[in-house]
Amino acid sequence: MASGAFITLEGVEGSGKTTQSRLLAEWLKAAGHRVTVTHEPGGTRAGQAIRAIFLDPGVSLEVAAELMLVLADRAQHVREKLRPALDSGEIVISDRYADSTVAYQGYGRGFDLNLLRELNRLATDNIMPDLTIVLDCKVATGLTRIHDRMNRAGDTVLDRFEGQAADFHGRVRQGFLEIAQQEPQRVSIVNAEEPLERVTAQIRQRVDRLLAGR
Ligand code: Z5A
Repeated sequence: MASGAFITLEGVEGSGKTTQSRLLAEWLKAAGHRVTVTHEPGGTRAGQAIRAIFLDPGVSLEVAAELMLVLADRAQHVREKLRPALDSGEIVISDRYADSTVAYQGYGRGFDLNLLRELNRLATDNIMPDLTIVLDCKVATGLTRIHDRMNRAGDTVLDRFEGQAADFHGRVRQGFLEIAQQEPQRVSIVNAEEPLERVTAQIRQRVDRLLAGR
C-alpha cells in the first residue's frame, strides 16, 4: 500500500494544469513536504519517446494504437516513477493520469468506458489518485490560451489533439464533468475560468483538506 499522497490535475487543454501543478508543488515544498511533479504522457524516458509519436500530427495513428500508446506510457510511469515516490512517502502531483484516457479515448474517441476502466486497472497497477482536481473551463477559453501561448512562442504547429474539432473537446470536457459526478469523494471541480490566483487558492483549499485528513 502506497504511503504518500497522490494528486492529479485534469481538464481540457489550456485549463491551467501545468501552471497549477508547478504552483502547487512550490507551495507544498515551502511547507516542508517532499514532492514529485510529473505528467502524462511523457513522465519517463520511455514516455518521452511515446509522447513524441503520440502528439505528432504527422504520424498517422489508428485510434486503437493511440489508446495503446497512452496505456504503455502509464504502465511505465506508474512502475518506474509513481509507485517508488509514493512508497517513499512523497506527495506526487501528476499533470494528467487515468481520467484523461476515459475523457479523451472514451468520451472523445468513443471507446467503451468499461473496457477503458479495465485497461486502466492494468496500466495503473490499481494506483488511483487520493485527490483529482478537474480544472473546468469552456473549450474556447482553453484553446484561446493555447493559441496566445503559441503566438508568444512563435509556434505554429498544432499537435494531434489541438487540431481536433471543437465538438471533440466538448465531449472531453463533458467526460471530465461526468467522472467528477460519479466519484465525488475523489474528484473535485475547480472553475478554471477564474483568475489564476483564485484557481490556485481553490486548489490549495482542497489539498489542505486532503492532507489534514491523513
Ligand atoms: N491525452 C490523451 O488523449 N489520453 C491520455 O490518457 C492522456 C493524454 C494522459 C497531452 O498534451 C495530450 O494528450 C492532451 C490529451 C492527450 N491533449 N489535449 N488536448 P499536452 O501535455 O501537450 O497538453 P495538455 O495536457 O493539454 O496541456 P496544455 O495544453 O499545456 O495546457 P494546460 O497545462 O492545461 O495549461 P497551462 O500550460 O498551465 O496554461 C496555458 C496558458 O494559459 C498559459 O499561458 C497560462 O499562463 C495561461 N493560464 C493558465 N491558467 C490561467 C487562468 N486561470 N487565467 C488566465 N490564463 C491562464
